[in-house]
Order: sequence, then structure tokens, then C-alpha cells
Amino acid sequence: MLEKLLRKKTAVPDAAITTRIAVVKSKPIPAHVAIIMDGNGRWAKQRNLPRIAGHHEGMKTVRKITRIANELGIKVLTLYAFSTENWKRPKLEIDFLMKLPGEFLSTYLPELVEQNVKVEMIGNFDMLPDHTKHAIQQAMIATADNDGLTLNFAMNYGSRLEIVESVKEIASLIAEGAISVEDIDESLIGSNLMTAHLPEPDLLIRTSGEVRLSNFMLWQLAYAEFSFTDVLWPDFDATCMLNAIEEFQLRNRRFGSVEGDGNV
Ligand code: V07
Repeated sequence: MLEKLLRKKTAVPDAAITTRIAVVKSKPIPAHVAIIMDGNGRWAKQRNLPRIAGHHEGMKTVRKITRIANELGIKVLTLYAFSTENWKRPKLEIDFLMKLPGEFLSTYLPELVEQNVKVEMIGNFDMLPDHTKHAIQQAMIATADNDGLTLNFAMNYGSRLEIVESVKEIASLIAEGAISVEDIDESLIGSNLMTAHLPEPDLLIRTSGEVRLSNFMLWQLAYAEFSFTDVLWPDFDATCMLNAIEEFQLRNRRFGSVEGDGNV
């Protein structure tokens, strides 16, 4: 009896989600979705749990959202996992956060490989602890030949610093005489950012009710649609993801036409 009840409970939403996925897939899908995964600490606080419990639950959401993104045919999913500002947090919290890539990958790498997901990273790799570097490097090697979803973690990432580094690189090319000042244009700057090989995000999602960019992909988000939700990241699920993409598709229904391409 109990088993029957439980089975019914899960079967109904699953069918509804399958239908929504099919409808969403029949319309233009954003190629690149970027997410600021906010609200893990608040989720924990509401349950009288330590902040790290929220981060750990948030890690499970990463797995769920990766699956649905892949299923929807999204090409790139960029997740803001750790900002350059996050070093200001208590040391114990930082130590815990730096163990999450290792735990995530030791648990989920086989299924990422199986799902043809390619793991990548943007941000300053050198400053990460060795064990974190190793975990990420192993995953990048193991998934290098995959050509499904690119799961791009922004780790120790800050957008202004990324732009500063790009400007320095361009300045040194000029100093060596390799290029001239007149060669500087938007495409040259874009091609010196850490995202040079990726399409620009079409959709930015930020959870937990905050309505800020917090130094995330400032250049790359110039033309993106923004979707803000009060849902805390650990509670963000397939339904929330579909809501954001359906909203994107409504706003972009003139996608590909001469109108609605950003030119007034
Ligand atoms: C982190 C879980 C998600 C919510 C945001 C904060 C906590 C997955 C990773 C990760 C990173 C690189 C990688 C594989 C997994 C991660 C950090 C924090 C620092 F190759 N979740 N997650 N990294 N959180």
C-alpha cells in the first residue's frame, strides 16, 4: 500500500516534466546558460544546519541541473562555484568548499563520462589547493573527448580580473609589435578572455532573490537574458530550470528575425 502511494507520487510529476521537456526542446534552446548558485547558506540556516551542509546540498543540485541541461540540449552550462571574493570567508568554510570538486567528481565522474559531458574550468587555477587542482585536472582529462554538454565551473573566478588580464595580454602584444592599437576591437578582447572558445551566455540565472552580477562574466553577459528567482540553490530543480527556459523562450519568440536581435 505504502509502496503504491509512493510510486504514484513520483510518477505524476515525472510525466509532466517529460512533456515540458519535449515542448521546450521543440523551440530555440539557449546554447549557453550561466548560473549564480546563491542561497546555500540561507537554506542551511533555515534548517539550523551549518553553512557547509547547504554547500553540500547545493552540490547535489549541480548534478541534477547538469542532467536536465544535457537532456535539453544546452551546449554550455557555466556554474559560479567560487569567486575571487570567496577567499574572505572563514578558513574552515573555504577548506570545505575546496573539497567539493573532489567529492563531486569521485561520486559523479562516471556518470558525466557516460552522459558525454565535458568538464572545463574558468578562473585562476594556480591559486587552488593541490588536491582541488588534481580533481579538476583528472576530470578534464577523462572528459576531454566528450562533445555533449560542456560543464564549465567558474572557480576562483572574477570578471574584472579576467578583463584586466586580457588588457595586459593585448598591451604586451602591442609592446612586442605583434599587433597595433588599431587592431583592438570587441572580438580581440573577447578572444583574450577565459571563455574565448565558448559562445556567450544567452541566459543568466541567479537564485535566492539577489539581483546582482557580483563580478560574474560582465563582458560575456552583454546581450544575455536575466532570470532571477527567490528559490534557494539547494531547492532549485528541473521544474525551476524549465521555468527559466520557458521564460527565455517567451522573451525570445522573435529569435532569428530582424526584430528582437538587440538593435533598437
Ligand atoms: C561547490 C556546490 C554548489 C553551490 C555553490 C557553492 C558550493 C560543485 C563543484 C565543482 C567544482 C569543480 C569541479 C567539479 C565540481 C563545486 C565548489 C563549490 C568550490 F570540477 N559544487 N561546488 N565547487 N558548491
